[in-house]
Amino acid sequence: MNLVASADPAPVLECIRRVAHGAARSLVIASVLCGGAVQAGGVNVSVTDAAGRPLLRAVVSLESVAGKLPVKPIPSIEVSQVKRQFNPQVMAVTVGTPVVFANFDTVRHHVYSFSPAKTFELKLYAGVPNTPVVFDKPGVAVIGCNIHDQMALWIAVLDTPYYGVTGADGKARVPAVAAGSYRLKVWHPGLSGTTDGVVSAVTVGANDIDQAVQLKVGDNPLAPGP
Ligand SMILES: [Cu+2]
Repeated sequence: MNLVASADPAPVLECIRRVAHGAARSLVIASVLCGGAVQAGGVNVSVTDAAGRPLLRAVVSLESVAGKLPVKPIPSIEVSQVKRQFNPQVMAVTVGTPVVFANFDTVRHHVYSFSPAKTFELKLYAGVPNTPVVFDKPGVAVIGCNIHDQMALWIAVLDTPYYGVTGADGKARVPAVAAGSYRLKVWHPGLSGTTDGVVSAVTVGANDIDQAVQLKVGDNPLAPGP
């Protein structure tokens, strides 16, 4: 596992050269001026299950060790209910995001969560509710339907702008992460007893870094299909 990115010095040197030819002829000033601007690498995370197979819909997030970063809510996002299942079954949103639970089935659903991250209830309804549910606290909200036991949805509410969800290949890419030290958290509904998941330390520099994370997920609770 590559835990530390090797910074490509070329852009920094070019920036220092330009600044040094200007009014500021100090390398110290040059490094301050250039440091934040050029260093932003992507973090590519490859997630596998207990058997080494690619793990779909793992939530990957990076929290800055230096302190909380500014986070904006997603303006609005929709979870649909189709064929008596949530679609998608796993979502990652930022704190404060309003989520619309749109029912496209011909039966009514009764959507609820008892999770500390968000406790709510949408009593038996059809169609698209006028009012979204705002996920205003970090954590994982586990959501079900009172009528249909097989319906399950996990919403990871994140307090960081850097996150992603793995695709069928088990891979997620978090683009343009500012240089610095981070806690990489990888979580999946198949992990019991934790909403943090597996945590490791990563250092991000100017270049992309690759991380491989294996989760002890054996029985996948997600329904097959999309
Ligand atoms: Cu239902």
